[in-house]
Amino acid sequence: MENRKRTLILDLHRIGALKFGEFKLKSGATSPFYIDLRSIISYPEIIKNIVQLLKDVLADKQFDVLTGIPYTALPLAAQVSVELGTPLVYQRKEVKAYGTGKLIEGHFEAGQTCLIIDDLITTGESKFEAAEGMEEAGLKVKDFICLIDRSYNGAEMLATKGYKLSSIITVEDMIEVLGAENLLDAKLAQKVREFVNQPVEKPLLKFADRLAATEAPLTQKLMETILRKKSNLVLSLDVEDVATFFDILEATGPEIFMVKTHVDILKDYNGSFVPRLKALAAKHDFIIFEDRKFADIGSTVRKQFKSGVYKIADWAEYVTVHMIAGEAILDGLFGDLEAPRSGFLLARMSAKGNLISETYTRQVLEVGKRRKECVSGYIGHGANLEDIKRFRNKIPQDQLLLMPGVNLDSKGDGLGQQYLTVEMAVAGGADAIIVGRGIIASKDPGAEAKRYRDAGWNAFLSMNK
Ligand code: S5P
Repeated sequence: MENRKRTLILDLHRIGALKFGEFKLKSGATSPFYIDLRSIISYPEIIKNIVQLLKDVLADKQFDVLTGIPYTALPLAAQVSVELGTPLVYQRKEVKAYGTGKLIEGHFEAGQTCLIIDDLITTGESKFEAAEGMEEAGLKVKDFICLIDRSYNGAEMLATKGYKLSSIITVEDMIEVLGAENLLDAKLAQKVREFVNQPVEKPLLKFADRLAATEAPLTQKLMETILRKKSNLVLSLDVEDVATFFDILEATGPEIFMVKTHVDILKDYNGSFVPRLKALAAKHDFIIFEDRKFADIGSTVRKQFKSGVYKIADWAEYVTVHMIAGEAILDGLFGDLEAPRSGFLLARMSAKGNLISETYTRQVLEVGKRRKECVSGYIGHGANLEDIKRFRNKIPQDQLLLMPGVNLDSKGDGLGQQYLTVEMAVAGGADAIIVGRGIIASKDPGAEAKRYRDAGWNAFLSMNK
């Protein structure tokens, strides 16, 4: 190993930026080591060494501007920028997700390539968010340089979106150097190695095991219905008249475990709709899910849910919810109900050009994880299999991922809808597929529903072998 790296590792250990022992992480897990590089700015000699190491790695990279992810890596990037004579830009931390405020400070031109420096890589998630900010501003991102790679498969994760990771120090390097100096004993070194070599996220467990570990009654109910009905198909029944609605539902009822309605699409909705719907749901053993996409303040959504023409809370056990108005929407919707109800949060959408960002998705999942009693899962989508898997990995196993934008024969609808195949959705980790026009626009919705059900269930079975 190069002397510079050796020196850096020893220096970082000396100033307490690398620690070994037992540390409680944000996730609740206990880690045998802890890395915190925030204090390095107070050690100019260490910075000098790091900057030289960074320059060595940068030598063969092509980029027009560079940046460091605030806070720790920004002063490093600034120093590199000065030494190389390459302009620096940076992303404001406080307006990461949205807002009309300027996101990127500094001068650059659209189409230029930006190299991103960071201090650490653990899962890679924050790298995606940083890249997205740069890309939204018109920059291209190809390379990431991280000072320390403490990830299980960070490079592989970044590669799913075409980014290349170069890192300067690995955990194995640290073990080697500190071990040789008797600063880390063999037993602890082994613990560190084992900790790093286990995936951050557990692979998706078998559906039945996940059901056993699920506590929220309404989430259990969905999972039990999927298993009992041997179907992971949700029919999206977006039709405009009640007669057609029930014709299709009668024909497809045996194949689906849930029907998703947009009740406000119906032209001739009347008082007999709900009793008929409930009777059919009982006859064919499926669940009722209104895709209302609530999005307003708590007090308004409460009225929208319980009152008005449709009184949705009376008959739809599950509804969709946008989180744009913040967590209080969940209290508005589910805080004051006679019968238990549960929501699916829109974490990603299938529509082309939708405004949901990586940061927004993460924030939606953070709320949903805290509110499992009234959040059964998420609506999500993805660009490809790897992207869907990466997304699914962030979702707790006792919550469900429902995937719309699924079609066996079409790639889109000319109005922004983007379709994935059944296979890809389920192999990516979707627990259920939501299919609308693939079934309802066909001449024989019953037969078509069976086709989707079989495709969905076969994919489900191969995921649960
Ligand atoms: O991102 C989304 C979220 C939803 S809930 N994309 C979607 O398409 N949906 C809904 O799924 C949409 O409102 C529609 O009811 C259904 C898809 O219908 P299809 O005919 O395109 O299969």
